[in-house]
Amino acid sequence: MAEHDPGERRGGADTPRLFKMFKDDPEGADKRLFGRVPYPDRRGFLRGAGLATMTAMVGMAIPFHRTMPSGFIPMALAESEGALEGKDGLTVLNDRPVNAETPPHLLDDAVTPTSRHFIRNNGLVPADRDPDSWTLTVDGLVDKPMELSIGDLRSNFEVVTENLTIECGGNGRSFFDPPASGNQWTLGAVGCSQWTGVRLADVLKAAGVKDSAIYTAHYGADMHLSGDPEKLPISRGVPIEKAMNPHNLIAFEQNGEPIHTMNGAPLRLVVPGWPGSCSQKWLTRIQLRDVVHDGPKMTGKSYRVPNRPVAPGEEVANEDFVIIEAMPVKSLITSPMTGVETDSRSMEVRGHAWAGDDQVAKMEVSIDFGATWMEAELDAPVNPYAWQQWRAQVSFPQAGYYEVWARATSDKGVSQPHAIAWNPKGYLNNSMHRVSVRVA
Ligand SMILES: Nc1nc2c(c(=O)[nH]1)N[C@H]1C(S)=C(S)[C@@H](COP(=O)(O)O)O[C@H]1N2
Ligand SMILES: [Mo]
Repeated sequence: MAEHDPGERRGGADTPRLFKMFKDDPEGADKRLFGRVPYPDRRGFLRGAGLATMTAMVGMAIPFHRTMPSGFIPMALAESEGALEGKDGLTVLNDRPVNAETPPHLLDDAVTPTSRHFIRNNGLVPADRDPDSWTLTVDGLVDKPMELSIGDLRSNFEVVTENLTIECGGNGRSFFDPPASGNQWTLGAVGCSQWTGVRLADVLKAAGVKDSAIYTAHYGADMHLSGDPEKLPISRGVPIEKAMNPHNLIAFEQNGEPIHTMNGAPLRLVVPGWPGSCSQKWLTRIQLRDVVHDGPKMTGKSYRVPNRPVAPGEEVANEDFVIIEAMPVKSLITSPMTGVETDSRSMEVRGHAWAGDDQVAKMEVSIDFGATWMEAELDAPVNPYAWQQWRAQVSFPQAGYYEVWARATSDKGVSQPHAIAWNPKGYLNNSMHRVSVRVA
């Protein structure tokens, strides 16, 4: 099999470990990656459930499956090819784990099409995503621990559909100076798809939340990059007060269809208004705890910011970091696309605005580098936590180079800043979006 071994060729730092895992324990590796029952036949070729899972993962039939060995990592997986199947125009920042954002001009729709919803993975997508056998466990500090199928969720609870904004806490990180390590998101780690599911609060109420419960812990089926089944890529939670917000969904549909694989199929949480990391994908378990959850990416400096303004580059001790809760007020210009050249003196500028747990109350644009602002027309959200559409007709007085700036203000009177509030991990960049326009 040596000539098939592409391990040297490509991939992130962890790819060699994945290959090592297959070399050391091919059957165990199969089991971990391709689900619970791999079924190799006596000669070691893949068949049955293992083959079905692998076929699903590569997205099409494997004509030579009879000679495809078990304990063998398909190139498609090693290269994360096919990961962006059903996605359109996304910019890939990283392929292992898959991280891809959407250029702002492709986010022009009020409802983000599934093909344009960004992807932020911390681990490896679970192979076994069968909606019929999927179960969600609700346990911890509840009166009645429950194990629910997706069918149970649909039939025992009210099914609701809402447009909900999900933004990664690190969106905008690439603009930090000095730079912050992590995915170098520019503007497009945000989207507002239409999600269908049941209210998290209804499910928790049915389980009976004990008085001692103060925090949720969310678990998903994705695998740690190392392939170590004992490790979790990410497990975050929210205070019980946020968990009970009626707009959090345990979702099984995205834009009226099954959720995209990369966006958490077949079941995910959507906890809008807070960092995207609260919205566990491939959701398998919600546990209620009497302590602030301490799963991977809950502790240390993950999804935390200093408890005070700090100077760019300043060292901050771990104990001075606080967990990020609501995301800040922000907006995006989705048209025109930056760099546009036009010979028209008049142009519609438009986009979306959102404000964490709040609503956007005012939207303004400037074409003179912020010297003067004009108010844009701003729509109400179709439901709480949906981003809001805005538009303004701007007139350029003469030919030349312009920048269009956009600034949202929340109903709490908080506006987007000109400059980034620097923090060590590069979170919460809500500085104003600027696009360049050349008028001929
Ligand atoms: N199980 C699981 N859930 C997860 C993640 C993950 O890596 N694994 N990433 C989180 C982060 S950091 C973000 S920003 C959102 C992104 O959701 P999306 O990929 O559907 O856009 O999912 C969150 N849920
Ligand atoms: Mo994120």
